[in-house]
Amino acid sequence: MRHWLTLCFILVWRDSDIVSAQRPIIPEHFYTQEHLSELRAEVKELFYHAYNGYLNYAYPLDELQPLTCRGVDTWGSYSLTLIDALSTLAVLGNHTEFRRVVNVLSKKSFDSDINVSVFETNIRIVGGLLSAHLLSHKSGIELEPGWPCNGPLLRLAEDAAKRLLPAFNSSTGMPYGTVNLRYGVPPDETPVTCTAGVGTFIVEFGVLSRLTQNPEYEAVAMRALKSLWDHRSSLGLLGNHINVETGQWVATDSGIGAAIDSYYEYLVKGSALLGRPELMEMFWHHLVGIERYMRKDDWYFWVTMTKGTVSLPVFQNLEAYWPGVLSTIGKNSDAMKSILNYHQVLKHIGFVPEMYDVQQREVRPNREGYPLRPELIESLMFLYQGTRDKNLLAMGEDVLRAIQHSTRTPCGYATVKDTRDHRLEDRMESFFLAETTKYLYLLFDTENFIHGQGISGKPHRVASRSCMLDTGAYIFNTEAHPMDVGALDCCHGPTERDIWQKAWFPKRSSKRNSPESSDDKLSIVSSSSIETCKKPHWQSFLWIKSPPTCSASSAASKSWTGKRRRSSLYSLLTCEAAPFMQMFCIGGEVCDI
Ligand code: DMJ
Repeated sequence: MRHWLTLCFILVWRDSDIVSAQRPIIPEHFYTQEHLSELRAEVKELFYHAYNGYLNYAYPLDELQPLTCRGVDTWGSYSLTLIDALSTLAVLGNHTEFRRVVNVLSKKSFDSDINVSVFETNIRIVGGLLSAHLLSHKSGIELEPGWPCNGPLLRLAEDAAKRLLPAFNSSTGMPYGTVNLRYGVPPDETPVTCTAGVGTFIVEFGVLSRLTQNPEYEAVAMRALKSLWDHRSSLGLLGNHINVETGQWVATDSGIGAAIDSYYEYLVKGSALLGRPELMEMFWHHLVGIERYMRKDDWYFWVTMTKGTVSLPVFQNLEAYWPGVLSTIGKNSDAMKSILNYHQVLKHIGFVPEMYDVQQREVRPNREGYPLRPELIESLMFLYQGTRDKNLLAMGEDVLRAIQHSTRTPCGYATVKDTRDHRLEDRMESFFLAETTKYLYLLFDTENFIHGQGISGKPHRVASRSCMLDTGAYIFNTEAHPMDVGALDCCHGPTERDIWQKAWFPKRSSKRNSPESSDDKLSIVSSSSIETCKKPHWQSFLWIKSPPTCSASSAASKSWTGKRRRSSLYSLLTCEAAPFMQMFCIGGEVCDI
């Protein structure tokens, strides 16, 4: 059943003094519109240099080899970079090329005898296709009747996802790591999967279920998540590899980075996208353990999952997504502190290496590379949206300068093999075009449609359902493919009639307003307080003409279910979350009822 978030009553609360004291100061007159426009042009040029290099030298293989100007199949022999780059074309506004690629892809099938990573195929292929499907109305493509509940890219995404389903047939419901796209789990496949490989499906599988109205995908993803949750330690921590048949942990170090990372990300994102408060409550529970045991001077170390003692005092490049997650849930001050730490590593080494020894202040041997990863830029983008602090733009420009200076080759951009001497390696992972370039562009493009503030949208109707597209309520999957949250309402959830009856009229409101009522206030009754939000203009259906302005006084002590909780542990929203969460008001997840 649809969940309605209590999002209307949040005010913006900026960072704390502590953070201001640590931060280098960028003068106000820096990063003018003109400067930002130059940076956007530079990022576009960078994207097309790599994209054209891929098309010219590598397509239809998976990846470009940017030193030898050749192509290679890596994750699955399914033209991976083409699919992964597609949603970036939409973000950059290149509708012509977007249409051309969609046309090429609509003839594709995933029926091949190849073994693929279940995790990577899901986040890059299924996620990339779903996102492009949901963005396709922006490109002028002719839409099938019933879109977004129909369409060639949706069918293709489902074709890929269906082939991943056999992986979930384990005794715990947690998936195997590898599947053959034609024959299912290979007979000799190991039952050991990493935590992220178990817990990173709910965004893609949830979207797929809601659009196709086939609940199976969301159900298997939820089962895997719950199973993982049942295996947490008494400290609320998870290990990093588990046997999916026995449920035994095989690797018990617990951290926020490699092999675990996107599990945490998907608890937050899955909860907001699908209206599943239980996922957010799981996240809060984990966060207590993370804060208590892993956080040291705003770094996050690896600890043993049962005792919480530090086992590895390092920072990994993959962990740099964390400030983005913190910002999304309203913890901008904490996010700023850790991003400043991470930025120091960039300044020190020139890149953020795969692993940095925080105590020794040096690159960790054997983990010295930089494969053009997006995580730091991702966090800068989210945090800039939440704070508008220009220092974040400056940090983003530092990343751009490093990439331009050391990784550009005649036909693309190359992985840094060793961040100490900037030697290169012949690889350009597809996430460079899916994520790194997209987040850089979005950081500098403050007016991009992706950043819509929830004050306008495009009404759409499918049969008896009305929905609102393009409001700015986008959830990015872990490969940076944006999913338009409002689009899910086109195919799933209450019909227009249901909403007339329920949505705008709180259960315990004393007065039953009629739709024609001239009263422009909507009372929202929670267990112990009354909040008021601007009532949307009915003609536009869920279209809130001005962002809701409500009291924040009791917001921090409520859960998404609107029930008051015993302790702040369960507070799901805080004032700082406004810029991100407010967008959901227009995305349809407005106001607890
Ligand atoms: C991407 O494939 C995804 O962001 C994933 O969650 C982690 N690794 C890469 C980027 O570094």
